[in-house]
Amino acid sequence: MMTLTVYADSTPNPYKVTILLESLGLDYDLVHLDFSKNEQKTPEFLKINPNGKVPVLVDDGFTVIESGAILMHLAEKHGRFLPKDVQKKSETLQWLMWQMAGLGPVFGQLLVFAVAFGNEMPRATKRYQAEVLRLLSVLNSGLEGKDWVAAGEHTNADMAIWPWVRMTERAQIPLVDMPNLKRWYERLGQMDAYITGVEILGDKPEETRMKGFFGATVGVGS
Ligand SMILES: N[C@@H](CCC(=O)N[C@@H](CS)C(=O)NCC(=O)O)C(=O)O
Repeated sequence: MMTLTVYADSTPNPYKVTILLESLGLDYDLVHLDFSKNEQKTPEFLKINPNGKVPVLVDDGFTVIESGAILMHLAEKHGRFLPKDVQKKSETLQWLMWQMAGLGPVFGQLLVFAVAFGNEMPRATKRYQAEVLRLLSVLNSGLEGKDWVAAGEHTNADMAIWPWVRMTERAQIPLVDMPNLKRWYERLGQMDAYITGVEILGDKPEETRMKGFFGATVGVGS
């Protein structure tokens, strides 16, 4: 029997994978690692992912690290959410890369400088805040008159980007000036796969949510 195991914590990158697995209607096992206990850096887990981060997918004994690569692996294997048409596929990958190299890392740094470092370096905080806002407004423009981020259909690009747009709620970044983005974000948030993909990993309680993240990423507060 084929088995799928996802290593995750309740954070944006793992949500991408659970949203895709729910969209594909696949059964999977979850191994929930607790960042506040540094479980993603134990010798046992580093054997699975030497990079010590989640998500990780183990697909019938084959290990895939990096959320973008996991989305591509599952989409190609199951023939869904990554179009076959060369240009549509390219469009999807362009936005997937945009998220992986841009929105995710920059948003992560904003949280580090704004919250973990208590805004001790306002110029650094401002730089990341401005870049997050710029990236979100690029996405807002890209969604003008469109239901989906890429290729005119529901793809992995939507699934990769949505959990990071969800972080605007945590970071108290209002989307009022970005109506296309707000409409897309709220619509996807009502889809079963997005609801279950988040719920299955849960949300940490407010007081420990950031503590676990910062302890893991910058060694603060743990
Ligand atoms: N580029 C990686 C980033 C993974 C990543 O940063 N994961 C975070 C959670 S969203 C993590 O595992 N942090 C724990 C740590 O850095 O120790 C991916 O997209 O999979």
